[in-house]
Amino acid sequence: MEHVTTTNVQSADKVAEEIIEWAHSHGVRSAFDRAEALKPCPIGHTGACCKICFMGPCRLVGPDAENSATGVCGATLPVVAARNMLRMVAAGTAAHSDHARDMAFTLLEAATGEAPDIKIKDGKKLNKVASIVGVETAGRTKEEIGKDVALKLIEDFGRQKGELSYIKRAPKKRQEIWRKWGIVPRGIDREIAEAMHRTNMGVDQEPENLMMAAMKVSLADGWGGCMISTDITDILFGTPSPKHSTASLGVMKAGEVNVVLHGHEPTLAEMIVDVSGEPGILEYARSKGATGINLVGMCCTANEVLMRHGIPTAGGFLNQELAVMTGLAEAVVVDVQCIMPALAQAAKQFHTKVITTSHKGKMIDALHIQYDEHRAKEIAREILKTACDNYPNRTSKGSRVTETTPVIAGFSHEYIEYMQGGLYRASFRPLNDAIMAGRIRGVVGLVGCNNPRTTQDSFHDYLATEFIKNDVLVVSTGCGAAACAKAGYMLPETALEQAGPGLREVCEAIGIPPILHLGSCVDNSRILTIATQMVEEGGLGDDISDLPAVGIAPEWMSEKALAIGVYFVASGVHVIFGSESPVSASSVVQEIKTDLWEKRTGGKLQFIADPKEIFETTIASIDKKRDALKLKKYEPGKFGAERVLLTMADRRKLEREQAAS
Ligand code: MSK
Repeated sequence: MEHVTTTNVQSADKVAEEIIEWAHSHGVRSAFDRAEALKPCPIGHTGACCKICFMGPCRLVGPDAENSATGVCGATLPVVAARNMLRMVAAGTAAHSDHARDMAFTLLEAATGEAPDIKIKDGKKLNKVASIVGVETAGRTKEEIGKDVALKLIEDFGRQKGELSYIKRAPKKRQEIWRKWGIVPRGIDREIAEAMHRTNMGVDQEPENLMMAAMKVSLADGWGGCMISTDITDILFGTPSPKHSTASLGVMKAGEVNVVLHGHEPTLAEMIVDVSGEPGILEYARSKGATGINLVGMCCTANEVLMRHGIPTAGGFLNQELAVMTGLAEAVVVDVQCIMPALAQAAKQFHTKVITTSHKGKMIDALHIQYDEHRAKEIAREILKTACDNYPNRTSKGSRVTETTPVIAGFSHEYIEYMQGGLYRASFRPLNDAIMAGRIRGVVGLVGCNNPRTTQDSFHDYLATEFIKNDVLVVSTGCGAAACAKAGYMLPETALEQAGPGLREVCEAIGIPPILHLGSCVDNSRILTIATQMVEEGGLGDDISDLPAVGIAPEWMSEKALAIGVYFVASGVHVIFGSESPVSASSVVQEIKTDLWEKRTGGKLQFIADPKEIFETTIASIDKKRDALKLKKYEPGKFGAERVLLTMADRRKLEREQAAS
């Protein structure tokens, strides 16, 4: 699909831009307009506002504020900025991890039969997780194992002493770094509670100590909440493998009941997918004049159902109001996280019903249908019938966009490993070899949100193009993955035309696009797993910090993105966020998150507003890591020796031979 590259537009997604223009000509406002009208507070934006007690809020501004300004209590600017940072990371960790807790209890209820509509789908993954957390599998049923795995993982939330179960999944050297600096999380809830306590008025007043606490709580997110959530979702609903689908707001269908699945927790969405093909439900839709039911995803729920069922994605966070403005959405079903309060107000101008489903996330002017896993499918049917009932209310109002982009999504780390060696020789060897030989220059995680302060998708698109042109393999999650999907980068044929010669050769041999859709926000944990497996495979150092890899969130907006960024830094990765730093008011805190963090963990967190500079800094970082590993100097089209890559056909032949023997 053609993408808009000029900067006088609000979205680089041509279909989204068409709807924005329609909205402007019809007097309908969205986040794009609100962002223009409402400039960020320049004090809060830089981390210089303290509102943790009611002597303030205190604004630490003025000449030489870093050294002279204090709040009423005497808190200095570095203390205020560091506390703000820690609170943001703790909040992001809480969001991912509360999602993970719900998944753990869902596994428990599925295993004990209390949630009869939910079954354990992936026994292989269950056994793998069981072996990690020390649950016996021999001679036991899936349900018996599932119950014990759920109970073990639930312990990770409330553990008061010791270490999180998954800490031992990291490379040995990384674990030692964490222990040396005292940042191994004990229990997820304990670290979040302690972060809130430390940042309460009059507790932790040392910026360095506060920032190390940010690392600790973030690790409870990455190697705790996110990883637990990814694992349990795979166990319950299946480990993703590549699926063909489509992306963009054009995925709505004119003659069908369109239901947008929006939010983060995949359980209810899975139930809706399950029942949407039932004859009774389809008959109900027809009785209302529609030809069928069309499910489409939004935000991270989209990523979950795209990867497991090939349900089309309408896009990321900033597309939610635009989906309503198509005039074609009978219902937007939401649960938690990244749901704009403006959504219900946008819906009031059309016939769309916004249906909230979690007691944690209610909304004025929305219809609430509480999800209950004990009668999951019954509720899913009720939601679909409510959407069908709304079909006759559709009017001609709306921007009827139709253009879509094909996409292949669903690259779990298990599948990436399989692709590189088949069933019997699955490994990361080919990827490591290709990096060592200079065919692939390095790896970038291009992830995170959209933010209307940046032309939607423009940074994602620019960076994706430049990286693949320069032989950098890109893995993507969250709304970044939606951006790449809409831009056509997740279709091998399209994307490989733009890829550099080495990357192209590797991708063609293995049969993958140069940008891999790895899933939702919590699935950033898959990137941690891949990085660990690359280290364990050998040849690229003995720690994640040795890998020629960089993490980038160019259009971030959420506290969750910040938590993800910090857990990658704590895991040894150079991380770059777009925009200005949220702690830019304090040079002390700025230096901690780069220099001190790098000295202690090998990772650092930078904020760079200019996308070209993000690209150049990333490439320099990758090349520096290559030099440190004494790898062949990267030169486009000139490769060193490496093992022969097996094509899909070779691999299938080998598998047949191995199976026969
Ligand atoms: S949905 S956290 S806007 S990636 Fe996971 Fe997208 Fe960012 Fe929400």
